[in-house]
Amino acid sequence: MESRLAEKALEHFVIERKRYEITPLIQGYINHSFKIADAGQPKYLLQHLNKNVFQDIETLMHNLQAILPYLYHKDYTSVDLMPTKARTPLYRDSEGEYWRLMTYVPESISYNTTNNRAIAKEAGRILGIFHRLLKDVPKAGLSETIPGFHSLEKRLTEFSDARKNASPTRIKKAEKWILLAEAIVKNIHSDIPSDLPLRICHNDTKLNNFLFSKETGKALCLIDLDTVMPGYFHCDFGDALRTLVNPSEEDEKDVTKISFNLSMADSFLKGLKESGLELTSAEKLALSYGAILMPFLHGIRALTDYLNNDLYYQIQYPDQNLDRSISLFTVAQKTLANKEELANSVGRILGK
Ligand code: GN1
Ligand code: MG
Repeated sequence: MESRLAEKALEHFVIERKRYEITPLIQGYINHSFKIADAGQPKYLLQHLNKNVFQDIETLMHNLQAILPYLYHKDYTSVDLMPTKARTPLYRDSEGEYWRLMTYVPESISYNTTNNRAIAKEAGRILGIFHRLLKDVPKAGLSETIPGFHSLEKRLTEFSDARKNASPTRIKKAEKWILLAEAIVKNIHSDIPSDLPLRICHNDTKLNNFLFSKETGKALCLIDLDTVMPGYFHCDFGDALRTLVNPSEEDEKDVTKISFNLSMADSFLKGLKESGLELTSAEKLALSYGAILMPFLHGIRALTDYLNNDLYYQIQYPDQNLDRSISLFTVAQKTLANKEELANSVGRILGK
């Protein structure tokens, strides 16, 4: 059904008319995405935007268009936004739904998980380059598209509201993880420096949003730019790190498979160093906090959504949100237990 709508939407964009193969992608919890291929070669990514999550699509597109020109650089592979025949960046269908078409990076690959240190290092390097390039974007031109996206306070309030309204069955099933969340939150607050600079951040830097060259293994770029907005570097750092130090999937049920691998963190930091990105001392101090905060934030968001009967994320099976929260809390806990080692690595590799 959706593929049919995708096919119709595709007709409204300025691209060569061909018989494209349209394949829905299951990755991603928010938008519906389709790979558009020509004779087996992926050419474009067509996306049906989630209006429930992205309530201010105009600002989202404004942010995206503001940053894309800055990402043209010899060390970075840019993606292009394809215009519609009406010369707009989005196509709005008769149901009021929004569609967007972007170029597909040829010969690229992404990974959900890894235990390869070269991948971790490359991820750090390209994240650093992304931030270096975006440093020149006038910050005043970009606004928050999802207010408080990485705010712990906001996520805890949403969690507490969800607990009040949840069904007794779901509360019972989630009981152990609610207690775990409460235990972690007590330890999460550390002395976060107050003078952190606001940067333009990606805000969804999990490993599968990094593209690598199939041929050379080099990191090429970051994709999924819908959450690009002002934020703090430690969030981009922590969100990527959570997917590098732990070799299992985000919804891994068997928590014994979840680990904190410090050598992966070291490699990621070495890549960041190599990128030449300059961080302030306050930003460096906040990195280990970000590494604990981000898995916890995603865990609490997943648990909240579970208690809300799965309203936000597009789940693949009934208890996926609960499984995600369990796994993400475990990553947060393991990172907490390694906080000092991580802070030492930051100091040794990035300097003070
Ligand atoms: C969502 O749809 P996707 O996978 O790009 C979410 C991220 C979470 C992620 C779970 C706008 O992103 O914050 O990290 O799920 N994006 C939004 O890994 O809520
Ligand atoms: Mg995303």
